[in-house]
Amino acid sequence: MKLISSPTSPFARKTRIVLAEKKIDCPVVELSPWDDAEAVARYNPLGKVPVLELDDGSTLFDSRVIAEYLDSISPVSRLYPQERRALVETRRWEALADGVCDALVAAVVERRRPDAQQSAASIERQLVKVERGLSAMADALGERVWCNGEAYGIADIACGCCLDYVSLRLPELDWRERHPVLAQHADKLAARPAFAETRPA
Ligand code: GSH
Repeated sequence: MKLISSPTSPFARKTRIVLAEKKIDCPVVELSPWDDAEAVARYNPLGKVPVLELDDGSTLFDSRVIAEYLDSISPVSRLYPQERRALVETRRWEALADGVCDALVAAVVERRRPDAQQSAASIERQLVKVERGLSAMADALGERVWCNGEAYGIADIACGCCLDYVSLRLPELDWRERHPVLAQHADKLAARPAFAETRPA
């Protein structure tokens, strides 16, 4: 088994954190979907990271599928709740945090185009999604200890990767001041070795 990852992808980081939390030994191959698009497309027709290549040569994508698969192959540190309703809440968290990352990736890609080709309206449209998504995350977290209430799990991993990615790509956004519950949660997650070891530079 090997994981195709890239250093700054928040989605790939989720899967690296899952590997670390579950103490699964798996080589990580770094490939940039932007600079090595063809190489990534050999693993994933969508040309995106992360991808998990299994020992039989088959591949799994995207990050949610990989995370659930990894959770299923080891009983160490279960990251998904068993109970159906709690599972739905967990998946909602992951959709929300990943959705903020999707919007931010789209804004970053647009900002990297030559000035004359950039659409300020497209960037703004994505940044509004980021702002709204962060507010929704803060409301959903409220006074809870962990995102889905009682236990640390994939919702916290998605939330933490999302917040760190916002800090990486939009350092000017004062989300920590506006959403102190999220800042507190991000700090708590950052103290976990799995987060510290995978922090994007
Ligand atoms: N829903 C996917 C997941 O959860 O894995 C999103 C993956 C994704 O968008 N990855 C980005 C990528 O590889 C890197 S952050 N983009 C390349 C492209 O869109 O061509």
